[in-house]
Amino acid sequence: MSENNTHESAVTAETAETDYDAIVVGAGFSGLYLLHRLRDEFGLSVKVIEKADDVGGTWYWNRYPGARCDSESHVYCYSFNDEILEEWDWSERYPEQPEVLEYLRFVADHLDLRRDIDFEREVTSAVFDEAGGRWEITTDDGSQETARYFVSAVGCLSKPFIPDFGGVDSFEGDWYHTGKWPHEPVSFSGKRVAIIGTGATGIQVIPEVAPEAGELTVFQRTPNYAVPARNRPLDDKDREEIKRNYDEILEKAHNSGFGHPFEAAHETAEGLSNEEVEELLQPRWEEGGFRYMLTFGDLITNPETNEYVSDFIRDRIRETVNDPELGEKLVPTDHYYATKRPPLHTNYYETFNRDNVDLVDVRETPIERITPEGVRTTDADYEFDTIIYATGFDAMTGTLLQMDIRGRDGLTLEEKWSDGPKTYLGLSVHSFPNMFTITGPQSPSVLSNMPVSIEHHVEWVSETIKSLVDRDVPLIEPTKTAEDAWTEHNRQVGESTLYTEADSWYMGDNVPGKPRVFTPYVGGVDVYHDTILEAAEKDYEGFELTESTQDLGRQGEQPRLSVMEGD
Ligand code: FAD
Ligand code: N01
Repeated sequence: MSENNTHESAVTAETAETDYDAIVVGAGFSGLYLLHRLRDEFGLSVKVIEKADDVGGTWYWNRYPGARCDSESHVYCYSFNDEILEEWDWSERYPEQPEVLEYLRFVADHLDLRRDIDFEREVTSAVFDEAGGRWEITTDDGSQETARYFVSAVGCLSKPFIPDFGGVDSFEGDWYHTGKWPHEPVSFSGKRVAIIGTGATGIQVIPEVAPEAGELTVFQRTPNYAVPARNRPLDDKDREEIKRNYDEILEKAHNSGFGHPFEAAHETAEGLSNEEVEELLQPRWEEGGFRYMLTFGDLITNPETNEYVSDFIRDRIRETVNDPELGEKLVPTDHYYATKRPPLHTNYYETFNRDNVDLVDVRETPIERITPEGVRTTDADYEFDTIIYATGFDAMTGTLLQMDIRGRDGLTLEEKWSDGPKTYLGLSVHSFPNMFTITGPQSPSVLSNMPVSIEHHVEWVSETIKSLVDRDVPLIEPTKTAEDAWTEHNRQVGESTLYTEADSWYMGDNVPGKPRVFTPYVGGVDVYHDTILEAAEKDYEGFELTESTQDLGRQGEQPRLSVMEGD
């Protein structure tokens, strides 16, 4: 063997280890299913890179007391595998964080996924090499791998956000963000605890911490509309009933507007009397959960309907909180119900009847800074042993943009999205060929029961990749025309609703400097799913497909196999 040949085979061996058909970032619901589809169903080489030391995503990181799902357990799961559906038993209507995490571990083991996941590695950059038509992925340990396809499964709510209060690190007690909760138990026993934030997370953590803490002070900026979850244990009879009807239940969820197996019970509250509306709301309130939100189909488009539904919740808050002045502080008046993510609760409002719980309205007296001893507002200095930041996430785009993603001509995704996300179908971005985003901006994602949307995306992306590989089509990229049209459609649908009137993370409002754009697609899971399937059926309408690998070296003049919509 000549020296040259030896060198060549060494390079080939090296390349074989570091070059893949697809690199997937993230091992939550999305990344796990992607790995299974691409590897086990389609025989492709796949590497999943995950910064945590285990699978689970959201359910790995959010271990705060009270962390629990508010989708119902029997539909907050994968539907693609009958064995998994049959073998796994949920214990409650809404599973707690450890149970969802255990479920995802069970799936990973059942499908033997771990062997192709690199844990404790964070993707720091993904750069598209135009000459070779491959993505170069670099991780925090400095190593690099390449792949034909780069798929982000990094999640919509995975970059914790702490407002720039100033002094956060100076605090001498213990402090935690709920989205990065320690694995060891945290004791609040007898302690003076602050919780900042009353979103879905704050509303779950507050009732859990209050009974244990010596004193709990809640810092609230915007009162929220929390609806009773009405959680309960499931027994064998419930589970048998669910499993007997699983096909029908899942079919309903996958063909619904929100990915839940129920739709709005009534069209509108408009024109009805107070009494008539209450009669329709009451049974849904008793059922609890998102069934209440889906009492009327025009909740988020019709202010009249929304006002009825909001008022009903306001009255329940006033009824529950003993101190009328405090009750009034907990009543939301500045936004319509469900235009910020609607939380479910168990004993949230009741918790404010406890003697050891206090509320600070930070609209009246804003937080000035965190001090070594606690929290300083414009009105007072509060001393604490522990501060819990339930202040949410740099949602939808934050985790994606944390990676330095560069497409054609070195264009960064951050530059491309400086005025807000622009995508085609919430799945792909012009100038970023062979890149896909699972539950990306401008797809239904967070406006749905997410496993349903995740399955739709994973199936679409994996089938697309498989089809391109089979046809020896090396590049797929959405046209600018298609991207502009989808972005405009997204904007129009968003603006036809009440969502855009509220300050919310859906609009990017929670993170200073973020462009104010309604980010998820609100046209409905069913409508959206039909749209992406139709684009694929029409030989990837709105995308350009490059003809052959031989043409990849000719940068700047990529020949096209099919141009469905020109730029
Ligand atoms: P994630 O679960 O967020 O997983 C993304 C993974 O990517 C993470 O493990 C992260 O570590 C990894 N990652 C990110 N960046 C990098 C990088 N650069 N390098 C390497 N790894 C990286 N949805 C519902 O539908 N119903 C619910 O009831 C519900 N409850 C929720 C409760 C909480 C507390 C939160 C925060 C979210 C909830 N969600 C709920 C939304 C939830 O995020 C989704 O349902 C789902 O878990 C998302 O899965 P995913 O795999 O897409 O993303
Ligand atoms: O975060 P959030 P979250 N000063 O952004 C307040 C999912 N989730 O972690 O409303 C003072 O909603 C902020 O106030 P305001 C779900 O999709 C699901 O609670 O902006 N306060 C708000 O009260 C959810 O929507 C589940 O005025 C400040 C809070 O912090 C998403 O995750 C459970 C502030 C942040 O609320 C995020 O929820 C939990 C400041 N400077 C989470 N900045 C379930 O499904 C922010 N706040 C059960």
